[in-house]
Amino acid sequence: MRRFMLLCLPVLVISLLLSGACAKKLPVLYIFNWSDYIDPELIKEFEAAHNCRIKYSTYDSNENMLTKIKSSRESFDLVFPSGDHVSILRTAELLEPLDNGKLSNFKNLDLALLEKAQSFDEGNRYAIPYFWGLTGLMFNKRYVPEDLVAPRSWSILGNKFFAEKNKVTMLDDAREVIGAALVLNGFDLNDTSEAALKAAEKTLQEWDANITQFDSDSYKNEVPDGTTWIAQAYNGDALQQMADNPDLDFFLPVEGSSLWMDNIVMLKSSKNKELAYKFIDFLLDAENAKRNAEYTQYATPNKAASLLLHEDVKSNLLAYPPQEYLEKCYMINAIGEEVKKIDALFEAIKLN
Ligand code: N2P
Repeated sequence: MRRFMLLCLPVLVISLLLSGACAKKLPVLYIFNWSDYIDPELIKEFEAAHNCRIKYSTYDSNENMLTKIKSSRESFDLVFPSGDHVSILRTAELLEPLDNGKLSNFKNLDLALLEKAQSFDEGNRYAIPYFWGLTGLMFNKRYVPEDLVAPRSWSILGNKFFAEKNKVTMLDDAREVIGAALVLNGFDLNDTSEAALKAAEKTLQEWDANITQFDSDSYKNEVPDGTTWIAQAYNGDALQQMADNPDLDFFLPVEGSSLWMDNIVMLKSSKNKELAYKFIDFLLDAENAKRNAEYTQYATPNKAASLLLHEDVKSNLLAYPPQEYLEKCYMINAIGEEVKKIDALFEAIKLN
């Protein structure tokens, strides 16, 4: 038996080495996306269909994504920035112009939304719309009394009910946090005038007395488990949690909110552009985009996919609000150097 093992060992070692070498040869696609923003089954299916590996990393804010892209040696093929950050990445000359002719499923995209995307990507040259959404407030009904949430207003964040309780969080996102305070005060979320920022600052100081942390990920577990009672939240992330927890609820504040579109972009430094095109086209396929939208609960800009959506998904007003609500919302625009004022205000509030 021992002799048999000794004889077999070299064979085993060689075959292990060989299989390792083969695995190494598989092409690898590096993807950098927001957390909880894709149906993981789609990744597996793409790997199997294209005999490749996907190295998938996630981020929780545009700012963190940008820092990582600029500072890390690791290079990504595809990234999923919001509209304002498409402009920022393009100005920094980090983006590859896309040849939409290589995307047989490009035709599935909603023309009206492609038109909207031109506000941050003129001529739809660099960005493929991925999902769009709104930001609101997610809460746990076990702890937040209904009469408190009944006005459905951003102002609940400053309510004395939460004083000293450490139960309120907001996103770690300067544009969203300052934006909510601007909208509550009747300003455009892109307004950086002195009057607008002064009003926002006053509101934020009131809110800050209740806020425990600015974090874009932990609320997804902490509102369900009661560590947090109410949190500023991206609508799809909230809907994902609400799906199997009747204690949770979410509302889009009456004053209006932020409206954003996240996109697929290819980095100029991508080392596997052909495979990257294939992955974009795979995500644009109507059936795949439908599955992705139903999994993530975000609104799809893929018209062909939206026709296939389950009735409950399509009629969910928290994901697809009526036009009159959308009119009260503001797209987060790239505002150039003016963003520094918003960042400075956010940092000051965080340090408080
Ligand atoms: C996904 C959050 C994406 C929305 N977790 C932010 N634009």
